[in-house]
Amino acid sequence: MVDLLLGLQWGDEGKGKIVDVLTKNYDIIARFQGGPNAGHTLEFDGFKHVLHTIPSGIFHENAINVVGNGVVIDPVIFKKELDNLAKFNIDIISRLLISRKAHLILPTHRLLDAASEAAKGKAKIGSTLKGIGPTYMDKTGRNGLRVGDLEFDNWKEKYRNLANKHEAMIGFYDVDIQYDLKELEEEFIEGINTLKELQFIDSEQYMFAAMAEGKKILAEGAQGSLLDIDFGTYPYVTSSNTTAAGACTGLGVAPGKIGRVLGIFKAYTTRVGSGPFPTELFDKDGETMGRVGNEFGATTGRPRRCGWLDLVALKYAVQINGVTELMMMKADVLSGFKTIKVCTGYKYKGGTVQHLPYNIESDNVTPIYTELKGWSKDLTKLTKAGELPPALNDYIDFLEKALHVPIKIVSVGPDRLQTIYR
Ligand code: 2SA
Ligand code: MG
Repeated sequence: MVDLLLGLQWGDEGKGKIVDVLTKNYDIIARFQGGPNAGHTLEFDGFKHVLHTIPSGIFHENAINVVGNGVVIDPVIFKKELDNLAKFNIDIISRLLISRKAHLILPTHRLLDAASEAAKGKAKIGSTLKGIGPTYMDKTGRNGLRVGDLEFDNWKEKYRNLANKHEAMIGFYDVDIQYDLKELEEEFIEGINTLKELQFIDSEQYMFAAMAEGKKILAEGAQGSLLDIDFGTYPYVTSSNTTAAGACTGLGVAPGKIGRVLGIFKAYTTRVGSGPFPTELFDKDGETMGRVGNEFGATTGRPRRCGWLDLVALKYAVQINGVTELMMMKADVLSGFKTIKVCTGYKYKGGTVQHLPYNIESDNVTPIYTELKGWSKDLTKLTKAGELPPALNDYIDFLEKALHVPIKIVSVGPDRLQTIYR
């Protein structure tokens, strides 16, 4: 069986930390979608690590890490990630396997991303500008360059043709994008050379064999359900399926082989990039969440927008993914708030709704809040569920009753050790 770990909001729920905490229970950690737009942060032994393409099980000696076919890889960023890991003495060659069917992000994909965003002006998506959208467009447009192509002599020709086409497309946009393609190509080739040192695999075959041997596998999602290309707040989404189904197509795992679905959410909500966010706060409370929660993009450093928990949206994510257990992150950040608000419905078209309507722009929906008592206790040193303050237990109960799914982990800080099991 393959267990899934998925972000249920707009990303940055703390997936990296939880994968790292859970890896000891798994033989294989696999990424199935997204690419270097992801920023998965891990903290232990006083160190902080940010991973982008490499699965978050890389620091564990006994775990094999697989980059699945659904992932898009930028060789340049990948090389940087590997360089950052060099000082940890990790046997990367035996612990990190790459799917031949994963698509490559070309330097011109990044340029196209920048051109597309610039051309959109105010309506920009707020992309991380890592070339994610254009790469997935080439994948579905059947033009992409894949990792497996690098094993054939003619890959440079394929690259050239695609890059030439991209250059013509960049010219089509009426924006001024400055670049030196020669320089970009040099680092691209360097990245490719590094990538080629790793083991390329037919990852679906690898997964079949691993499952047959009874290996325990965890699929690590990136971004969050509300950024899903189909079910997210389109067009302000990423270009892959971030929801449970994405693990099937992004790894080659049959639906019946999916085991537990671990859904991870923050005790409040954040969003980085543009797009609707009904419970967003523009006041002192939002500012406090951002400051105490250190809410800055792990890839771009952009400040994240903050707001109360949107239970309507969370319920939707639980349903779409078939979540079997929940993990609540950053409960510690809410310590000190007199009252905790939870959005339990929206005012919509003169009435109220308890589901996500097609358009959740702020002129369309107004959140309806239920207020709960806050707590003041510092949670960051707590280690046992019995030590949680009563008001936090009430908050947890309230959410569990609404979602019909148990909250099994409460995280009270970024470190591996700041994890409470219920
Ligand atoms: P893209 O780069 O084209 O996929 O961006 C499209 C939208 O998806 C959002 N997105 C993200 N949202 C939260 N976290 C992400 N990863 C980084 C992090 C983001 C960062 O972990 O902090 O550092 O800024 C991520 N990746 C993509 C993005 O903001 C757009 O709204
Ligand atoms: Mg992140």
